[in-house]
Amino acid sequence: MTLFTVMRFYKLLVLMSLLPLFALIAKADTAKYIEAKPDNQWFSDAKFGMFIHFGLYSIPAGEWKGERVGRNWYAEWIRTQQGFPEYNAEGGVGIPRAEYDTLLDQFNPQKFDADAWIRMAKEAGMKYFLITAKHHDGFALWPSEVSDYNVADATPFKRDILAELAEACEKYDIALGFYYSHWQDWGHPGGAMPPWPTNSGEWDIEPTVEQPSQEDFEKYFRKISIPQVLELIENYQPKFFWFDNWEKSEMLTEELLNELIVTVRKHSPEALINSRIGTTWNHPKGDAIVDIFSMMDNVFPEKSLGRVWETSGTMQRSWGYHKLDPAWKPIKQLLRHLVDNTSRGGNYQLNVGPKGDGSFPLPAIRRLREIGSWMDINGEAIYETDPVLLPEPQWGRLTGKQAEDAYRIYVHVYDWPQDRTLALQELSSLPQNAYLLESGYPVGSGLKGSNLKLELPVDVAPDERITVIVLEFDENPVEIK
Ligand code: JFZ
Repeated sequence: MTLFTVMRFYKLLVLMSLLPLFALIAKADTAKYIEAKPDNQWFSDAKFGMFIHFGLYSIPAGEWKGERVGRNWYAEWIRTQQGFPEYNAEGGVGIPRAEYDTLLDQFNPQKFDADAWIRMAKEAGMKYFLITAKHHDGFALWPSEVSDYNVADATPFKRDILAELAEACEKYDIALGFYYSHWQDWGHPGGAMPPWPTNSGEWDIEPTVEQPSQEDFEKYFRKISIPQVLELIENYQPKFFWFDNWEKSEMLTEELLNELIVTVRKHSPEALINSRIGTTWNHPKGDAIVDIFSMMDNVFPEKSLGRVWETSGTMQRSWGYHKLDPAWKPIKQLLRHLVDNTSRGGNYQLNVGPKGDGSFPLPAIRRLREIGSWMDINGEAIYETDPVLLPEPQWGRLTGKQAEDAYRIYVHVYDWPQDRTLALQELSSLPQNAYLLESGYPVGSGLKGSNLKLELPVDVAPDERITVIVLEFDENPVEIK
């Protein structure tokens, strides 16, 4: 044994004895990042945002070879439809990749105008904007270096859609967020497959579609998902990520989730992460380690959740534009979703599915405009408000806000009473001022037992959807329990 080999041997020994220490440091590092919580107050204060589903699926818009499709009406799921001869021929996914990819050549949304999209969000009273950077089909709306299945490398359009939107968000002071499908990916080998074999509307049927091996999924996750998320951070500095998982998945392990969370925390410490990253089902620490609790699609809870939360909701049944779905929700319903959630401490993210040419459908524009004109008047009863801890009236909702000059309770009247009187239960202080928010016209008030009675100055609701009354108090009249 020469002196040299002895030295080498010792070095190796020293290194090996240090290995557990390195592992320990890495673990402590992970724990540090997992437990770091950025400030999510701005998000909660914002209350209202725009969600956009835009991609290759926006072109067929729910119709393939003359047939109406879209799982559960979801036009962005068009690739997974049954009823095609190829179904199950290659692992259970409906439209074969080559056929779906004929959409790449057609993807040329000449009417896409980032400035116009963000201006419409702004004018609707929205404070933030969220778009499908990559949906389940795997197609990226930015020039990704990680995979050429993207707008710049695979379509004639070539433009960086996300860069243009980021610039417009900056201009209009709108916070930018990205939806990123980190788990389901039908366009990259190893991505999770859709669990459902049918086009029916039911979610709870036995999954029969074969999933990739754990090894392949981990490869996909580390070679596509994490690097693309890093790219999104480096290129566009989003204020938050909306990831999308909705069930217990053996593949989406605690280790992988930690890696993704650490990636975001390390490179963008202020960026918020939502619970549909999969913490609800797939992480032992649960949703406590994320910043925004996301409800399931179009689900509106009936009380406050005691944490920052949001519901993402559609205007049609579909998220991606569906040209054969006539079920556009009435404006009154959309406004009430916003007020319901606000009164319960949550946000509302209203989705628009732009058409294949990049323009917003007219029914969406009309809804945004009307919501915007309601918000022009009533926005102060929405932004930066808190739930009011009084019994929730059947005829409406309450929001509250501490301002420098007064504490205000906003009474959102859904059903205008024929006798022109309303009662707020368990409120036994008289307001200094009470008035209709739109006109400033006074509203009468009086105490009756432990209730506050309001006497309305008109027979007909000035706004048939929601009329807001303001009650001003010197200090918060509601005891915080
Ligand atoms: C997911 C997406 O699949 C959908 O396309 C859209 O992007 C939406 C915002 O998020 O939707 C799902 C899918 C399945 C369930 C819930 C939401 N599920 O089974 O409960």
